[in-house]
Amino acid sequence: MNLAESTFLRACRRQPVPHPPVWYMRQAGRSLPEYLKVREGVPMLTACETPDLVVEITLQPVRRYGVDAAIFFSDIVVPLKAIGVDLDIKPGVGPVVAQPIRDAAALDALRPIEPDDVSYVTEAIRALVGELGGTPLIGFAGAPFTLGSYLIEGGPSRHHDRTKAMMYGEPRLWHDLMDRLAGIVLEHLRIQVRAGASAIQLFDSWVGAVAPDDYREFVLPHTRRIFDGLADLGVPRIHFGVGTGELLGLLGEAGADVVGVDWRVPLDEAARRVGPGKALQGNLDPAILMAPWEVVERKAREVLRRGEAAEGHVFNLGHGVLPGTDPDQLKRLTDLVHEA
Ligand code: 1CP
Repeated sequence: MNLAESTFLRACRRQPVPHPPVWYMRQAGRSLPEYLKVREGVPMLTACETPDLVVEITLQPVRRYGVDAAIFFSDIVVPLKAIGVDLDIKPGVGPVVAQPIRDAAALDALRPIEPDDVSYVTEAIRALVGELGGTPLIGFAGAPFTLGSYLIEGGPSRHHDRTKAMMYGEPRLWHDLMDRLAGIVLEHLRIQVRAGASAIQLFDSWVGAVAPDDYREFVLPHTRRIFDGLADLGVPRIHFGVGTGELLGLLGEAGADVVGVDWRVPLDEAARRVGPGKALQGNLDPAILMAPWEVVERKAREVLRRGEAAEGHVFNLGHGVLPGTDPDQLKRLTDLVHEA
């Protein structure tokens, strides 16, 4: 199969495809028994820094489901750890930062990233591209707002209150922090594309907490810098966040080629909000996979039908695969999308 003509890359470019391509956010990981097996006794960040493991874990869902794209196995905090930020990923919790960033002096912890800092990423991607053949590999990073939230709060947060306190109360410090993060994220994505990733996804998972006017002022300029800085590489740029129904147009405006949609806005309505010249990705509620297959089938067909309103549609869930998901449901879902 020819990589450039793969259904995934064609759909991202809004070109005709025989069926919508499908992949799943968090397709590698906790729901797969073969993942749990290779991860036994290996801390998450150690796994991310071990190319053999990264290659194996990235390939597992491709083998099992026959999805149309692989997502690189890593985490959004990997580039931060690589430049020396003291953080860990705690099982059942997520990223935890030892010294949260809350003043100008703390910004010094965020130096620019260089390829040598993440040589294990380059090594794993080069190996993967060989293994994957015609299946595209998606590189990714966390967007400045979402990374900033972990750095400011010190860990996962429900209301992002300290984050917003800085955003509204110390706008200069906020923009300095976003600016440093944007530089790191841009270079980390460029490293992945130079190593062979065929597309990138920028996860701004928690930016749905921000109102549109504030998004435009405090977030969009930094996201735009990242997307503009990738333009010369010619790979599709996907942008996703949870609860971003009111921001969908702005996510496109920031420079994404493909706008990810969570399950709260149907794709035909999302297409209206995003406007012309963009493809959409989404948006089956990941919790639906816990229901009987008949329900999954009906809801998936509805997503496919509404996705026809988009200029290009990449089938996905509205957020990551939930840990308790039965892999057989995802296999059937993949087959259903391929037969559509
Ligand atoms: O010990 C473990 O197994 C930890 C679980 C785990 C895994 C498997 C974490 C901790 N991260 C990952 C991998 C991961 N993270 C991938 C890999 C590949 C795939 O998609 O198949 C990706 C793309 C991410 C990206 C990521 N990490 C995001 C953005 C995507 C999203 O889900 O919105 C976010 C927000 C994170 C932070 C993070 N890392 C881990 C957890 C549990 C969290 C979320 C914590 C929170 O709720 O704030």
